[in-house]
Amino acid sequence: MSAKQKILLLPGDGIGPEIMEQAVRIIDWLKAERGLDVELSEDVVGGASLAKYDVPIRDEVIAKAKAADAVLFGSVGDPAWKDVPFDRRPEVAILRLRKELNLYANLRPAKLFDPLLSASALKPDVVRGLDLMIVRETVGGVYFGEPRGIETLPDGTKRGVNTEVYTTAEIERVARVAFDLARLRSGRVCSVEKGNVMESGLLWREVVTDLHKREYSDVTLTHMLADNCAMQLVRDPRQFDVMVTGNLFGDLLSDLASMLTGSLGMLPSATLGTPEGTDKQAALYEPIHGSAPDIAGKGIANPLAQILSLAMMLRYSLDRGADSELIEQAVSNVLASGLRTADIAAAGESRVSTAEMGEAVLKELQK
Ligand code: GGG
Repeated sequence: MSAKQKILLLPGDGIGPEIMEQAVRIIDWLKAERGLDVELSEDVVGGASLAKYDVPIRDEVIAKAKAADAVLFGSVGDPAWKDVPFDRRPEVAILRLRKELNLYANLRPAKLFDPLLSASALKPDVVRGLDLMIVRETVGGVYFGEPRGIETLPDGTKRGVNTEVYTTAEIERVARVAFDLARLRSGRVCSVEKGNVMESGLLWREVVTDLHKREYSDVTLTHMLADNCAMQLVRDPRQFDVMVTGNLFGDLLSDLASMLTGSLGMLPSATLGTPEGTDKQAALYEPIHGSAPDIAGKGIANPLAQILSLAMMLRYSLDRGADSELIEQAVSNVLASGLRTADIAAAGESRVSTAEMGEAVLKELQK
């Protein structure tokens, strides 16, 4: 008998626990009705961990994440910890998880569900059918480069420093993920950097171009500067299919893309990699949004990005593509039936709670 697959749940802060609860209801249903054979465990990260253990994430949790087949993550961030040194911020939890599990490729699909056409920030004719995939590098770049820190100069003024660093190997491995994905999609990759003003951007373009020539000449490769890309995403987003970019630009451009699909509350993600010294694939799944402390505890957050992250987990880590499609179809049907949480509701349209949206997806699955 094969061993149960291990899933580590890390709900985190703010709306994280509320939306995670809805994803867990679906996991329970898949276990009861579809033969999903997984063992769940749960732990605290972010502000919740700082409050209990005085650190954003414990070594023990990192070890559990490494041992798991997949991690389902909620969100981190808590205003109670905003005036503390960087290494005590809740967000360190997700950065450390990505780094220690070497999760270097963050897949952020931005897909517009047809029923949300009128919720998009763009006009229907520009955005109908939008389905793009941003591949964001997540263990390098300006989020991790050295030197970094805040120093006090002899005259008493302070200086904050971050450094954008990318090596050939770091660029090549994430570009490879983008090219491989493109082969399964439209065959097009747009690589995004800012090589007109940044050395790391120049190297990025050179490495992606070389890899393309050597191994992926069947894929159509274009290059775009990040500022132009932000503008083009708003002007004509359907010109893109797979996009590959660094840590910071990927973070910004995917938030921008989320508004083309109706809401930040709609976008899931998968972050994949291989921990150093192993050949095992590690994976973490999370909504692209943060902990939304302004609405935490009100029961109004949109759980769909978390539920769609579960769908990605089923596809990429658990080899359950059919269950993944069932969930995506259930979400689509629920949206088609007119149910809206506050973030995707038009003015005057009635709104359902987090739990009601979760319940509706579950009912749809049960049909
Ligand atoms: N679910 C994503 C999340 O919790 N985001 C909080 C955050 O600040 N993340 C930093 C990042 O994505 O780079």
